[in-house]
Amino acid sequence: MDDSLVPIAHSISDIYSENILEQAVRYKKLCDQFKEIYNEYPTFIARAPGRVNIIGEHIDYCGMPVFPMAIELDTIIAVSTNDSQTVNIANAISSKYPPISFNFSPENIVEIDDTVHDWGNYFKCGYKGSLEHLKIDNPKGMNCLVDGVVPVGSGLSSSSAFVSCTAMATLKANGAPLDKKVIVDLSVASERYVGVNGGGMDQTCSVMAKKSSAVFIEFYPSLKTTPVQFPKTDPEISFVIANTLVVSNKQVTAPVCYNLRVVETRIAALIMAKLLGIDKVSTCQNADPLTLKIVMDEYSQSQNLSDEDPVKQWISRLEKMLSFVEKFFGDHQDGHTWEECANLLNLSIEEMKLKVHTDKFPVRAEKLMLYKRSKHVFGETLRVVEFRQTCESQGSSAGALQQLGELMNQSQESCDKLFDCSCPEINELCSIARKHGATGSRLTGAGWGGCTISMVPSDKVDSFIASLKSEFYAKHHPSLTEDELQDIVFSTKPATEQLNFIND
Ligand code: NG1
Ligand code: MG
Repeated sequence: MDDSLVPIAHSISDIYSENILEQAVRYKKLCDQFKEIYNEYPTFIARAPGRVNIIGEHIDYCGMPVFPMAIELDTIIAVSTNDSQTVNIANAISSKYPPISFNFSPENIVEIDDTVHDWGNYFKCGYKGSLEHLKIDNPKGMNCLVDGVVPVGSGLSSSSAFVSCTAMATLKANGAPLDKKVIVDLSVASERYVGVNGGGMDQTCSVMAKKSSAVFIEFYPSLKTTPVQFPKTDPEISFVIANTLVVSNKQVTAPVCYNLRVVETRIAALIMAKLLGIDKVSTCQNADPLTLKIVMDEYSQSQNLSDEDPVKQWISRLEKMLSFVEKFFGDHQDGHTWEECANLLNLSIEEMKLKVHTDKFPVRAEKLMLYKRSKHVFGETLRVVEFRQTCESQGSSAGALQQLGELMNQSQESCDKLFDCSCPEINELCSIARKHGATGSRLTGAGWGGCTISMVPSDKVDSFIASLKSEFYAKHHPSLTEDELQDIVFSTKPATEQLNFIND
């Protein structure tokens, strides 16, 4: 099969043969619900999974590699098409997500109001991005029914699963091929319409993930994904996801949290480039922002810092950059003012702000934490590289569980102390997790709430989950039922790959 295209199942029996019986039952239920709403059956169902990030947090938008895996929880959209140019979107949970409709507009395709937090916005992102890509002015009308089971606002990327799934649905509805790279690129760019200047990890993982493996994603100089298997240890490695139930709405907090972090790392990149004499500073402007990865690569090339062994090359380059972080920012560990940053760049504050796009994604901060943020970025990248190497080289060694877990713990420490994206509930869950058998435990996704991920030997999973329930959930959320807790704390494994069902 052509690996660049999204795999498609043509019948329910294909889905059975994929061994996802439960999924087939769900598809059938969705088709029946679709018939009730639209008085016809859908012609296809698009699917995109959520993801959990194992390691590599807040570094994708710096151009650095990350290590997530797709999970079984997903978003599916049933679709039929017509010639009306009207789009109707209903949700399987209509009480929570009321139906919406809009008409295609030749001027701007569809209006997205990023000041309101509306579930339909994510659909509009994927729709708009797809039609911008297709450059057509007579798109098909679509009747859609969405069923998303990735928990919202929890760091498992419900948003990107929805955007990527919509992109596939819209491309398919308009007869375009489902090219994975195209879907990733347009989903990454269009999810930013909701006001978050996000990186590309989630959409890439959702679309490119392979069966039973995590995926090492490189972004720069070009997008590259490498499936990586976890070592076959005895006991086996399992992952447990536990939701803190602190809902972090990235869109609302963006100016002081997510988008601010993007700006801090970009200003750090501009200053490092300037102090290292890298002339990309003047060329990187609007479309291609200067990232810490570009600075590292440019510097290494200028110094002929090359090594045959790619892992050694990563490590020596990253260590070099960490030494520059100390040298350039070490005397301002409590942050730089905007003015200090602009002075270092010989720019006015306004000129500097334009280079980091605060006109499109406004931020608020007294000081910019260049030291702490850039130290996190290079340190976290080192851990991603070591994590991958440990997976690939340690085979079945019993020490792998400890080594990988230790890297996850260090990542959590860095997210908490240097990147300031943890929160008390995450810290508490992680320490309970470590006390009860997790070799590693950390936040996953953007943080400030949401989920933790813990690496647990498989023979301890049941007792581990029981301990989290009694020590964390019974204390903070005593009214939760056993049934409700099943969706809040659960074990997971790398999911089946992205699969579309076409009824023709
Ligand atoms: P979540 O957890 O889905 O909000 C976000 C970004 C990622 C990445 C992580 C932090 C989007 C769509 N996703 O994920 O790109 O930066 O935070 O590692 O913005
Ligand atoms: Mg998200």
